[in-house]
Amino acid sequence: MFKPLLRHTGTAALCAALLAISCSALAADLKSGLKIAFIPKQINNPYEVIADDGGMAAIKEFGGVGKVVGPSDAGASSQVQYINTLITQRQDAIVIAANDANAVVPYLKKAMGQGIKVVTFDSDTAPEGRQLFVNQANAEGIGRGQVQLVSKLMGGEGEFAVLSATPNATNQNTWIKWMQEELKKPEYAKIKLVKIAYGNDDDQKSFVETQGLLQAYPNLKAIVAPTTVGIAAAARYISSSSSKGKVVVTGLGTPNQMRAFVKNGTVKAFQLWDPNQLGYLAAYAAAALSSGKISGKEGESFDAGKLGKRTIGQQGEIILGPPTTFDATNIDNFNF
Ligand code: RAM
Repeated sequence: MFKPLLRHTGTAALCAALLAISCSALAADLKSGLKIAFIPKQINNPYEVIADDGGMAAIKEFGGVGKVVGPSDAGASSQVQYINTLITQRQDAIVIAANDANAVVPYLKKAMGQGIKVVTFDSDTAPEGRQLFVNQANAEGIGRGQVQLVSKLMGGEGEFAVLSATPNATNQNTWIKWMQEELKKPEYAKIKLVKIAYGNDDDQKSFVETQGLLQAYPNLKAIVAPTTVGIAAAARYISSSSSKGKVVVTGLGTPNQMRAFVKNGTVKAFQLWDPNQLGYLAAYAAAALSSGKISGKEGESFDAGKLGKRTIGQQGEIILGPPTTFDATNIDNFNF
């Protein structure tokens, strides 16, 4: 019955397109009109903007109502007022990149107490603060991978510093812990982590911290910034200083922010995942929870649109996939 109807409309192409759009929502069998709000670490961080855009694209795909609200700084409690407002607005789900593992927990618990589903993504809370955590990649793999990369770039010896985000950022702190674990291996005996500095995911502060590191540690051979804000600021500082070509800059960055520094030789290699896919996956996870398709238990699976079927791991964690290493040979293949 359906096919002839399509032929008669004379707008078969349009219908096919509409069908394709609603297909993933139908396949996932999600409730329609779900109200899902994203709270990034900070509203103006380019990485978070890409992630939020991915979330909004997914929500559009399954016919929900999405929005992004959040603070302009990554302070520990800066997200609390936004959570409270979303509770009042009776959202179906809150998807949050937490600025602190504990500060937001009482408020997220209040939300869950009122039937609002809570999904963390990018940066987790303590497990009691959420039902699911959508992680960009395995945290141990990210941390160990950063040390493996910087060691290679430093030729296996010398002093390096970490330029992190805020001192309370769950994601960076977990990665740094794994970096320190990796450094215990005998092959890194000649490498020394001399300082962990914090740029607070603020461009200017990260820039100034970079300058401070170079002054305080004249023998510094590398800076590892496991934050897209930090690595871009460090590269900008070093690219116009006498340290260019002497001090390695690496870490986690977006290809679009780092392209110029790879082209001008300041940065040889760095890593990241696709933030857009991270937000997209988090939105599908929130919708599956809100539609009663999953409850958050280990082993449950759900349909994540173009990312296919995804399964919940231990402690409610869902992993997007391994990071990519970008360098001069491949950076132009990426546009985010
Ligand atoms: C910054 C933020 C974010 C982190 C990336 C790598 O944009 O700190 O949380 O995942 O860097």
